[in-house]
Amino acid sequence: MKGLSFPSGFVWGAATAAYQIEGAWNEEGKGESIWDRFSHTRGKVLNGDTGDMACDHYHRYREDLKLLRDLNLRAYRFSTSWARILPQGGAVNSRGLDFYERLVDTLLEFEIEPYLTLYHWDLPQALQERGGWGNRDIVGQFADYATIVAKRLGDRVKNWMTLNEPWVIAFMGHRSGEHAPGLRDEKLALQVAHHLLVAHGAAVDALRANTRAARVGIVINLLPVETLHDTEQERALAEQNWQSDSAWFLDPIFRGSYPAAIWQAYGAKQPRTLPGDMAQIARQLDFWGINYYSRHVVGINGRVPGSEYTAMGWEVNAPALERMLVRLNHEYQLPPILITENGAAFADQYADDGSVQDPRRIAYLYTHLEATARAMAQGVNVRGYFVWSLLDNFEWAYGYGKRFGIVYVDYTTQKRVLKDSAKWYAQTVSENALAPLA
Ligand code: IFM
Repeated sequence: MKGLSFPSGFVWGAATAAYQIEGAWNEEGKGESIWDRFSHTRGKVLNGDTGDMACDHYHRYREDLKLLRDLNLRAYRFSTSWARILPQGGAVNSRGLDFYERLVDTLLEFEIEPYLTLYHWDLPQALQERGGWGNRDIVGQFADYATIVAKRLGDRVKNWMTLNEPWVIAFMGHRSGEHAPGLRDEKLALQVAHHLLVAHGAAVDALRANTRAARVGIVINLLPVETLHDTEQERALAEQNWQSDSAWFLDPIFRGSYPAAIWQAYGAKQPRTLPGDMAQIARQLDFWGINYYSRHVVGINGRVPGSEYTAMGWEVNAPALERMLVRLNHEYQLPPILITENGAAFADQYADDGSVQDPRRIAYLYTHLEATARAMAQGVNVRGYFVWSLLDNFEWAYGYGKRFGIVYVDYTTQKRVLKDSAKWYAQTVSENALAPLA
């Protein structure tokens, strides 16, 4: 019997990011990125792990793209490494562009649609030394980078995303310091967030000017904030958290203004803006991406009683995704939505018989796809879904300790093994309907 089905033409894919899988950190002219510098700095990443080798995807990309094809996936979301293409932020490294050209051509050969993200966190270190995202010059630098990639690949890549998760870049990179470049300055983080948004808008223009029929979007990570006891006080706190984290990015992009109350509350920390910035940020998009993993619950310190948690310590809660999608649809005039990341890390084990059984990941994907379908039935325009991630990979400050892949990677041999979830996902994709849980 067929499970819940999806509209024909629904886009099924898997996602990755350059630094998390490529390796080849200093090969063929690649420059140092802020994540190379950060992971090479003692104490920044668990166990001293680095992306130097990662999944060696730079050399094994064809084998990895074959996996996509074997799993019936017709879409692949990946990112280009800015430092591979512009090692010092200025002159172009054509060998870097050649790699992405080989990647895109292989995808097309396998009839897989490329979904290209320009920035998934690996800024050239040389630009960081000039102030990075804190320096207004980054807006022009990012637009130039977008132009260079668009000129080389714009005849073949139709779907473009400017930034991945600006909240994480700004606040984990510049306020908590858990991510590269490891800074701890809230005023700077707010300025970075503003520059990211303006740079996004400038890149939208650059992509449209240098491609034929590009569809352009941005990817936002969203964490709905809910209450434990539904008191008035909790509801107010939850709303304040949502406004300062999520609406801080959604409002400029979809309304052309920052949330007024939060802007006021920042006082002297408010970012410097220039005339025209808000219009630049609010460029009409062809789609936008949501990365959803979990929710935040106010009214409790620690875990929600009765809830399941992943290896990241994130609560599993699919209904919160449905509620959030419906809310967004009521509150904003939105372009079509792609779920550009969704998935879970668990402590997967490689069994003697060669299988990797991950029933909890299958259940996670099942319930989140079900939640997505329910939201769609209420009028939310979701056009596609990308599982995070194709491969186990470098999970930033957690290194290789957290496995998000539907494909297991043995990091000593670089062997890839399909987890049960990959097989379940392939069946779901080929039927365009949720495959049953075992
Ligand atoms: O691995 C990350 C990815 O790079 C961005 N979104 C969240 C994932 C899981 O933490």
